[in-house]
Amino acid sequence: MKKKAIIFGITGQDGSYLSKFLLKKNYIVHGVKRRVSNLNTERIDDIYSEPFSNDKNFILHYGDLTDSLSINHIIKKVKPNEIYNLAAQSHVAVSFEIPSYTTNTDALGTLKILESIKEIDKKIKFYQAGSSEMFGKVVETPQSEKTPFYPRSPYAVAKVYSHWITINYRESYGMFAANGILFNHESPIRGETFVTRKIVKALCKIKNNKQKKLYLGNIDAKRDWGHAEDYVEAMWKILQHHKPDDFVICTGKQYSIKTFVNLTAKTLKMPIKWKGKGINAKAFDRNNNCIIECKKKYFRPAEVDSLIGDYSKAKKILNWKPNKSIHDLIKEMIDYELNRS
Ligand code: NAP
Ligand code: G4F
Repeated sequence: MKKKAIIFGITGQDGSYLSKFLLKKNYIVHGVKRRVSNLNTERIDDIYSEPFSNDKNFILHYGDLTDSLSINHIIKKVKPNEIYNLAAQSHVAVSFEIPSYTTNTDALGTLKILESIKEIDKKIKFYQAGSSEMFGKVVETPQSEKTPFYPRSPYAVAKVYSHWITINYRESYGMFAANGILFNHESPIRGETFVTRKIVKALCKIKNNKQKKLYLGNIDAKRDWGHAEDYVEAMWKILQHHKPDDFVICTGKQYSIKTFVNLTAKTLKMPIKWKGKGINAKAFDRNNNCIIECKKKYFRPAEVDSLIGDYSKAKKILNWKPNKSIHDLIKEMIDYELNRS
């Protein structure tokens, strides 16, 4: 019998990569999408054709993490073996503007799924999409499963709730409920307002004379960036392990936003020169035109300055490691962007 999985957040970056991964593993994939006024299935439209699937093994349902009735109804109807909760208001900066909605979706949404599993069938395995943002103002470097959390945004606080409620349901009711603590992971289909996609997209346009300037926020922040394709494999491995547990998934390498800009410009063969620091930093092209500036509106009320993870537990127990480097990632993102324009 084919295994059945429900993915909440099917229309997002990870939902798309995970669907393709599970379909290749012969799963029947049920995706949950929200009703929106414009089509939002661009990232999964290609799944309806070979080599991925047909409409018998890839099925979409309307639902919303703020609506427990829809969650309960879908889980009852599908009776899945595995549930992946990838749905979230996932933008950290936006979470400062809509903290209540972010909490409702990113914290209470997780609780709603766990409650439904508890009531419907405790044998359903549950994956929760945790985040390195939970480490926030880090208390140790690198960050591992043992590092205490210090969340710095409404988003991160909501994710800490979800992390602990997942552990609580595991310990209280014997459920297979596991957390991934994933560091930043990107791809050509990353949301356009996250910094990597924003940089790649803008520099490609600037190179082709279709845009004059890119405005950024804090370019001194540092992140541990991986590729989404590698990270969805880790999600699946977490649910195949013989016991539910929590795992840090990362690359163990760290770059600043400024370095990400430099690497992208170098790959595009666009020499740039920086002048000034912090909010006054500006980048100039070979003709001395200013092509990058920083703007206060892109700075956050509280910043996460530096994240770098330690994935030794995942390597030892799950035999997982990242395959793609930051250079592979940037090249793939640039190729995709240039082919679109
Ligand atoms: P994403 O591209 O922003 O996708 C989020 C998904 O959640 C979308 O399908 C979105 O639907 C859906 N969603 C939002 N609010 C919802 C609601 N109220 N009810 C149902 N669905 C809702 O995020 P991602 O990068 O794929 O990340 C997947 C998960 O991993 C998220 O939980 C994120 O917080 C977490 N995470 C991501 C990273 C990373 O670096 N990418 C790192 C750590 C953790 P629409 O398309 O309709 O908006
Ligand atoms: O790309 P970002 O918006 O990602 P952030 O905040 O690290 O969050 C992402 O990764 C988390 C995992 O750690 C996920 F949980 C979360 O869902 C999301 O996927 O920003 C990265 C850094 C920040 O320090 C930000 O201040 O880039 C800095 N930055 C500088 N200029 C900018 C910009 N970020 C954005 N989005 N836009 C800018 O113009």
